[in-house]
Amino acid sequence: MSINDDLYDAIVFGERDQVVEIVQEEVEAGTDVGELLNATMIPALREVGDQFSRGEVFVPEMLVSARAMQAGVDIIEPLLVSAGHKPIARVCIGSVKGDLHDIGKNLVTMMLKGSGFEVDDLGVDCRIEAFEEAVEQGAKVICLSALLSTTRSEMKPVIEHFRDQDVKIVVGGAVITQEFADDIGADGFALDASDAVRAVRESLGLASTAA
Ligand code: B1M
Repeated sequence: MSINDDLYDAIVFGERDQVVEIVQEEVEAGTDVGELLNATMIPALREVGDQFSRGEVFVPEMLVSARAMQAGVDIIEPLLVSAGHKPIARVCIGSVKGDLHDIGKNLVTMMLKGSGFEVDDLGVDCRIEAFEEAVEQGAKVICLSALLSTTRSEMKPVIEHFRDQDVKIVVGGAVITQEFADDIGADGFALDASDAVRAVRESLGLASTAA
């Protein structure tokens, strides 16, 4: 699918109302919203990150872009998430302690819901106690998200805390690699939101895709 340039620019410049308008138009036109997300929306936010790295924009600009992006994601969420079937399993997800990034985590949540999981979204800056409570309530997999080099070190304490319990831990986020996941003893690693479905299924001993 080609990039929607207007939507791309609206996210880069944090034009929330314009993002809402364009995404609504695309939905009404029957556009594949998964493609819209992957070809236009995620690359636009990545561009903002690159501009931040180059010192061309600062945290406030990143924040308005993130809010504009989330407004678009909120519109497409119901279309990506199917409902009305018995859940495969209950899982919980959270951005690790100290990490306030949540857009990637929200996309993973969306994909897992859309693939038949019941998802307990614990939000950002999650302490071990939050995961503990979710596990007590039946979560069979804990998904951890980290976007910062400084917060990925919060994953290992969670893994160690649950080492002797009947719960799997799958990790992901821009700073996480398969090698890092192996080093900290995670049960799985996912590169992106669709890959998270595969990783969570495999951690539970299920085939990587539904039959
Ligand atoms: Co932040 N930030 N940020 N930021 N931010 C990054 C991550 C950064 C790479 C920007 C840069 O320098 N180029 C950089 C981190 C560098 C590093 O540590 N290596 C950075 C920094 C430095 C910071 C601050 C420290 C800035 C400051 O204050 N000086 C600060 C930290 C705040 C904190 O968390 N304590 C900060 C703040 C913010 C905002 C609040 C302004 C805002 C977040 C708003 C929000 O999330 N509600 C923000 C944003 C928007 C970004 C960028 C631009 C975009 C992140 C994003 O949403 N990407 C980001 C640059 C970038 O990523 N290129 C950046 C889109 C999203 C769809 O991708 O989150 O990677 P991502 O998720 C993917 C995969 O990673 C994976 O699937 C998702 C979907 O495909 N995935 C999982 C994610 N979680 C998973 C969990 C799983 C599985 C897969 O579980 C199984």
